[in-house]
Amino acid sequence: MSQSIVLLYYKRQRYKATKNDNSYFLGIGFILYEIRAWRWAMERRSLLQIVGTAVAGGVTILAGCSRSGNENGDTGSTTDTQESDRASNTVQMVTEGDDHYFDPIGLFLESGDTVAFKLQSGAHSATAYKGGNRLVSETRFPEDASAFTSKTLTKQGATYTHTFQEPGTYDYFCIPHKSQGMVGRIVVGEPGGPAEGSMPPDGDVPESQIIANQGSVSYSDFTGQIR
Ligand SMILES: [Cu+2]
Repeated sequence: MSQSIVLLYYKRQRYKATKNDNSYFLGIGFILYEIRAWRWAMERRSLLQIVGTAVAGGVTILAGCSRSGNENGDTGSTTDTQESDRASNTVQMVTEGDDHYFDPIGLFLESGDTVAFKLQSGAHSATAYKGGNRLVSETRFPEDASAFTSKTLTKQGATYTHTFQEPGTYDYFCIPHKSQGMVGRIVVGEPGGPAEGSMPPDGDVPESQIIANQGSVSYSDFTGQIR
């Protein structure tokens, strides 16, 4: 508003000046206009700076969000379909009465194999004993292996897949049934890493060498229960 008024004033003064003898350009009107023009320019520049900073900040925040989505180096994925049945290695996640378990509870893999954790009944997660995951107090994963967690699956038939690269011993658990001892072990290539020499804090799993020898240890074989 005041900008257009002053601009009109300037144009009028300039018109008068050019119509007469150009003395306007040495007069007070010209100086006033130049001062105001300079202040508008400063204000506009400040505004542009604020907008520019906000845009740059927004980009930084967005970049941060996309990074945090992968902070555990998680290479797994969750699906509601049965497409992961194609995976050669499937671990069922089961609730039977008061019993909650992974089956097989022990599984041997070669490096690069993919496992599908499949919800057969109940609500379960497959979660690595690896720092960064919720509820984990000790790491029982090979040092360079990426942590994973399926979160809690609730839909029957839902699967979570993870590909195992680093050789060694991988212990994992179920978040909802951790205190009830729902744990499992996967051995890739050969036993090794911080999981060796002790059992998980929440329950027992087969010895790694037995898993390596047999290829797979079912829950019923391990517990001696008939299923
Ligand atoms: Cu569970």
